Amino acid sequence: MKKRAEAQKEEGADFHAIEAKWQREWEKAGIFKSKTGKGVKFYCLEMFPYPSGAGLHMGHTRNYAISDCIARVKRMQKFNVLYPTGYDAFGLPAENAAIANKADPKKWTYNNIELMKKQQKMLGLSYDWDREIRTCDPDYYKWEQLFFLKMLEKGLAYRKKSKVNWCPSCKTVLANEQVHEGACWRCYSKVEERELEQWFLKITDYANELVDSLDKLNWPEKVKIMQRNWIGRSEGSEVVFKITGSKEEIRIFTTRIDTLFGCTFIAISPEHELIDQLITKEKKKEVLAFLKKVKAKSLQEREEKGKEGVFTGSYAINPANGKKIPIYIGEYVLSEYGTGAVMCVPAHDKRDFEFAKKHKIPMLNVIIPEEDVDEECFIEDGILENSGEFNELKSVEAREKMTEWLAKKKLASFRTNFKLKDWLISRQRYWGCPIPVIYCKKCGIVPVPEEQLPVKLPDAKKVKFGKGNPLETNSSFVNIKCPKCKGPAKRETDTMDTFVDSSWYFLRYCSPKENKKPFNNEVGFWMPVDFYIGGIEHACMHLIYSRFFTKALNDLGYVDLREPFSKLICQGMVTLGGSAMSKSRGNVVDPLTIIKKYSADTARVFILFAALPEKELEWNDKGVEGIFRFLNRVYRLQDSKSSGGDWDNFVASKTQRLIKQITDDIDNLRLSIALTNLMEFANLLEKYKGKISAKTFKESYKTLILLLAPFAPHLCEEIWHNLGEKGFVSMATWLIFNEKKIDEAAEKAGEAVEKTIEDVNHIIQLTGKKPEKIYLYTLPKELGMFKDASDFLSQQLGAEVTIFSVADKKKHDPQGKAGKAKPGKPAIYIE
Ligand code: ANZ
Ligand code: ZN
Repeated sequence: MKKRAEAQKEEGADFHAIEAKWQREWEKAGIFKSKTGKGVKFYCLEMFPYPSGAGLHMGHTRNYAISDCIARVKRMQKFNVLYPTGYDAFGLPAENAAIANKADPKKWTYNNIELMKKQQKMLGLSYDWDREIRTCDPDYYKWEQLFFLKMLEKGLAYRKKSKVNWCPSCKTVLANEQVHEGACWRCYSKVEERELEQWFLKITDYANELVDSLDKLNWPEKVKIMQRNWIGRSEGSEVVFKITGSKEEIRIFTTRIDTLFGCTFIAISPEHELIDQLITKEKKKEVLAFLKKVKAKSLQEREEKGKEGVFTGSYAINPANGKKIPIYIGEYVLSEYGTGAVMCVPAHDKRDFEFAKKHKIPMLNVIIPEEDVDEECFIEDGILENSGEFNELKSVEAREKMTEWLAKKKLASFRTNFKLKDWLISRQRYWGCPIPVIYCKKCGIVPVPEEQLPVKLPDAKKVKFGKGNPLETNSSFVNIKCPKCKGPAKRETDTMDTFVDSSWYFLRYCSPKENKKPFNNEVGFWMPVDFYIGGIEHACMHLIYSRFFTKALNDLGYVDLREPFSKLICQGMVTLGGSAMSKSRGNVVDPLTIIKKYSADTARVFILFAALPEKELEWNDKGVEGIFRFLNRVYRLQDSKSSGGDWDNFVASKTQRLIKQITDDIDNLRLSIALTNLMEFANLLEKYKGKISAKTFKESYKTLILLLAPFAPHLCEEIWHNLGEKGFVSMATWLIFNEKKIDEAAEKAGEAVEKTIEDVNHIIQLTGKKPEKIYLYTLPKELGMFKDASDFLSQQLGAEVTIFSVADKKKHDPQGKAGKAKPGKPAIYIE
């Protein structure tokens, strides 16, 4: 114990005591609670954490250090700040823990939340804890069930058969991530495909808007590109091909109708609905064998290899030139994209080209390159040939003209296609939000009446885990009366994808305790989120689902806006030894270790200092040490004794510059640069503290503390208090740059002196000799400026400094150095 006390005296601050004290004081005073309605709002948010059993990792810590810093600055700039937190508490790990160690998912989750919360508090994050949300609380998911019912009413939620991964031995549906090389992750049985009735949300209704309104968002370009690709809007045409000798027709989607005259065959997907009618008797055996082979392959395999196919025996008519062309089944044709059928142009499409070569199908060139290129298969736009009346048109023009031409004969239309699929939200899981519908033999699908919400999850003790859908094992949950006919009925036993839970939580933070409706008019005050920060891994799913939800809730009349996050920041990864910190790699640094060894402020400042928020951050123990020493130096500066006042104007002027710099740095999210500037200023203050008046010192030191407070809030709060300031530095008013206090002459002088010290030290280093006397020769008009600094120079250089004007006839200058003097840069001679 004694050792520690001594060490503290040497080092400076007792960080742990200080941090605990101010966390207590902040909480007692309730200063971070946000009140709706007054002033200019600022909504600062980090992505919803999942309460894992491992507590906070460095990625969380970085995320929170950045957002807390911003929330604190905005608060000091007198914005009305909302900075909430909560827990994305449903999900598979809790259920797996239940299966593996018979833990109660709820208890397991709540314990993890307590652990995370304790650590968030240790970091001193300035949350409004009154607004905490847990998605597994019925008070929360009740509203999610209400939204589902409203979507159902509007046709935005619907039920459809869909394929799932099924483990025959666990008798359960597996998520894609739980299928490892075609086998169940738990029991290694071969996974089967099954068709199940499942619930979908109709996100595709919003596909166009989801693409178009990206342009307006202040988001990283990278994320916008990822979203555009994910949604995959593709503009083209749908073309009708009649089947010879049949009333049926095949519709295809193409982005290259300009190549239609070159279409020499059609390929349909192995799942196409017309297959049975297309197969001719002679071909039946061959086709069935082929289909069997294909079904054993994964979609990925089919798309990559892609050349396998079989002729159905049937023909279609190319609507452009009336030619009879064969209809094939092609393994690379996806049933889920476009119409599940493709018009194939081997002369101008690589896959069609390979397929045609293998199956000996003729090719016809219809596009000539505008510039000379020599390729077997030219896939770019060009000029049309062999295309009747469309010859000599450019591809772009031809696409429009040909679609219009065929449209008149009802054989084509313009069509926009999307890669985005409707959102499958059914999960055959226990630990999630129950889907509020009832199945009645007589009445069909019956929504749970609103006044009966929430449909609560039964206690975990009352369901069986491990085989099939756990909720199905609780008969008092499942078997109920139909709300319509009062006859016997069954509840839906699927729960919702947890991405649904995190698609609207940011709205609920605005009025988390409202119990009559999901939101009240506080949403109008706080939304949209002004600063949203999280990892790039959420670029697509979470960030698209949340945008969709906001738009849908707007259409349902619950909110007034269509875009939830005006500004998005994607923080970089934390790495150690060049790769992302991860348990499996064993290169993890636990934030708790750093907090315990140094302090929370040290961890926060290091994280903010070591890299710009959006860049990768390589962990560095030496760097952490350096930050710890810096914070101690700032703390010890408190005890400075001042004497002189020669440098008041210089230091005061520099202080103003600092205010401007730090404010700009933070506005542009250059937090690491702000910290570099604060460190330089602390060094300057250290150097000049004896040469400025007590008043100037206090003003400058106070400024440093105030500007450093958002980065190292506990330490600065303690110093603020020691300086005798009233109230919390956390709530102090941010400083405004005062141009009147800028003294350019004093700054110029100060900087010239600084530079001279550097130059002299450089010479001393080169000669390796300790000087006894130092002579400086200045331009005549700078003599006064340097003479004023001579004491300071002597003190800093550790030798007597004598200053002459170069014009002084009696100067001591045995080596004739004086001639080298330049403006602001005196000549130097050392004895
Ligand atoms: C004829 C053609 C000729 C095509 C040509 C391309 C080049 P994006 O841009 O991704 O939308 N296609 C359509 N449906 C398909 C399916 N279900 N499975 C596999 N491929 C399919 O791609 C549109 C193009 O992808 C379409 O344009 C079609 O091939 C193919 F010189 O039609 B194209
Ligand atoms: Zn009924």
